Amino acid sequence: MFNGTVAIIGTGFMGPTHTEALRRLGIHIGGILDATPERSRRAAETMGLPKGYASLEELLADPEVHAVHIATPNMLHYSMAKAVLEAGKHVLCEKPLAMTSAESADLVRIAASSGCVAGVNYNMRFYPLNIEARERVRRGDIGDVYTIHGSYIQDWLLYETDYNWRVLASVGGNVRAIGDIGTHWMDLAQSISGLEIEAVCADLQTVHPVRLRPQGEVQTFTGKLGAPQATEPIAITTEDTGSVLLRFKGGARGVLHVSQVNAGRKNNLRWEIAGSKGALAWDGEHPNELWLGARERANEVLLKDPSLLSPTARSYAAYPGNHAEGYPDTFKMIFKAFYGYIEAGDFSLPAPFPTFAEGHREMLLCEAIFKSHNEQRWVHVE
Ligand code: NAI
Ligand code: SOE
Repeated sequence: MFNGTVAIIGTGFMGPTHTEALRRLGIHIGGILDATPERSRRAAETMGLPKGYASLEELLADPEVHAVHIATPNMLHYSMAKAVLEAGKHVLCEKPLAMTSAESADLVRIAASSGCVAGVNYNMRFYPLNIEARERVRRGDIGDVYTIHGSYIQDWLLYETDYNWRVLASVGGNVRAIGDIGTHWMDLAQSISGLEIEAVCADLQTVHPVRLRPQGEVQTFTGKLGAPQATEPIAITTEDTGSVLLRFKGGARGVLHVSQVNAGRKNNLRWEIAGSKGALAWDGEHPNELWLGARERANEVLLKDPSLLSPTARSYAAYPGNHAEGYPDTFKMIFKAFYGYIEAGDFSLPAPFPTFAEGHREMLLCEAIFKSHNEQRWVHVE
């Protein structure tokens, strides 16, 4: 595995998640940066890391650091990823890659000329059965793809009193449920099927045009846990739910539904792909089961078992038959792909992880969906 040193930016939900996954791979983490020197120092202490950096400049000037993980709110991704690449370090950026496609296009250009490796953390791809589905679709098991449908739904922003930086367009982006969770679904749909979305027709809904913002910071998913705080009303333009009709290149059709106000659904990503010979379906709440749909025999359920998987999926399954692998394992596996590629050293080979070019495509999709909703019509993805 990778012998270099990694630094992490962000100490909220994702910073510690990345740290844990890197440690499980035996990758050395040199230090961590948060919004203030004091927070960086405290995070380094709590997480047992060698350094809490005082600033991004200090982190980038550290000659020990070869790669940087960006786990900060979306509005910071562009400037941070650009600075990391310009400092000659590899970068693994959280999704969505940027706030606009102009920013993400710029990052694609900078990455291409940097000589460094640049990935976006669409980790859902790395559930072993999502990789298995990809292998089965690509080898023709379900025939020609006719339709892809599914959803990504959550309930953590159900009440007007639920608040997080994601609800602000200026921090998270113009589309929220689509950008935050819909892009995971679209990345999966496209990577499993091998088909690009070429046109969209969207209907977005802001259930709470005003939310009550606590007068203090709220970290991701912690709103339900904290004590009640004083609040102030704040106008919201980003969507809580959205439905999007999809046209894929080659003729397949699809539908995506997203919601962050669907009571009882905590973090539920589902997809189904139907073709001329069969169908496949997966439910993120049961990630170790892949449904195999057939017309002329009984349907089957494949339980994750490395001995029953294709070689590629097997290489991303670390535990034996139905010893469950879950969300934290996807981080370990995407980092394994990312650092394995860096270690192998031939960057002209196709990358086995989501690249900045794919992150850019997700930004184009977000913008096409936003435009489609605003203009109430089908929009071609550029
Ligand atoms: P969070 O709000 O829990 O954490 C963000 C962290 O960034 C905080 O520690 C904050 O202090 C820090 N930060 C803010 N400004 C900073 C600055 N100028 N310099 C350094 N640090 C700064 O947010 P969360 O949930 O961890 O999300 C971070 C990113 O990860 C987002 O882009 C989000 O979309 C993505 N994400 C991806 C997930 C996945 O499954 N791939 C899951 C959750 C989030
Ligand atoms: C919040 O909606 C969130 O943490 C997203 O930001 C992640 O990308 C998703 O994996 C889980 O939910």
